[in-house]
Amino acid sequence: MKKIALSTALLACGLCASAQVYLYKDGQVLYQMENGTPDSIVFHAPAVQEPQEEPKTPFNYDANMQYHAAPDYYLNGCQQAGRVNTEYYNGIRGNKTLKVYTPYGYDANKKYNILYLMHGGGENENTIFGNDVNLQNILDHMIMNGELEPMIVVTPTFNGNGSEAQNFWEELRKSVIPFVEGKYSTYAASTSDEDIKASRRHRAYGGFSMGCVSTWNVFLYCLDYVAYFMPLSGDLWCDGCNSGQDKARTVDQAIAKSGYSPRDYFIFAATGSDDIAYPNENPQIQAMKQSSNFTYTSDFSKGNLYFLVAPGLTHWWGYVRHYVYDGLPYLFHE
Ligand code: FER
Repeated sequence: MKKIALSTALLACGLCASAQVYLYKDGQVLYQMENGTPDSIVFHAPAVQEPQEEPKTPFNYDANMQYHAAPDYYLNGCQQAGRVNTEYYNGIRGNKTLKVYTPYGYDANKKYNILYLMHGGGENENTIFGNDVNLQNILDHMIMNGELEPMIVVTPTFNGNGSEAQNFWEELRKSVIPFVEGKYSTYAASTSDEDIKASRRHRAYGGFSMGCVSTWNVFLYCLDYVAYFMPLSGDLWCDGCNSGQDKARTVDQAIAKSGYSPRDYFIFAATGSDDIAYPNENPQIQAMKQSSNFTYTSDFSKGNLYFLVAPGLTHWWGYVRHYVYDGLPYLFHE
């Protein structure tokens, strides 16, 4: 009897009882041994280079996604509830508070995708996981039903201490990301600049209204840290930005400066057709569609820009949370 020890699961042994011994890999004969083999053979397969990350799971994108609301019961509490933690940090704009949603069964030994999601004007870090929005319930149900991989969602604030929507990007990169990802388990191996950059495809930033203004600015100044963006009901505010073309040109200039290619950044934008921000956001998106930096589709395996417009809906988190429901499953696959 021949004993064969294999050092990789990729190999399969052929009929070992006969005098001929075959090793197969991917259906091909990798190794064949003739008669006269000794009774005990130990094969050592060549060392296989471990990929840095597990292969991306294939995702079944709809290339022309339409708005659909979450089921009503997703707005209620879930039997597999994650946690919403309150965290205090001392960043470049002083002592502030943020909220961190960790999914049900959060395990510090696993790695999680992470979304930073910003509130609108007159709101704060408690809004999104507070009674008016209760986004944690939607996340819980999506995760429990297998529609969303367990992930972390952070709700910081641009309020206070010289912070504002347009300059929050600086606090995000210097204070918020290092603080949060030093404490919670994400794909960032450490909070060094290098490791945050290396994990950018597992990081998203989004926001509503003034939070959307912050999102476009994060796109301009943090492309090296963030690969996925979810601008919700708002446009880019920047010096000299009046028309949609002005805003698209500013976005193009930031991309050129970053050196990233169109396969390196993905924008899932959304609003309602009756949202007060629609007349601002739509011309910007239409101008961006004309740029060679973007390919318009909700199939992010083929393109990198989409604009979901919910018929008849207005400027309200009660609607906007459903755009998050629609868009989140499309992130983090590329
Ligand atoms: C917009 C971007 C931001 C917009 C409104 C806002 C009306 C926010 C306004 C506010 O919070 O006061 O495109 O369109």
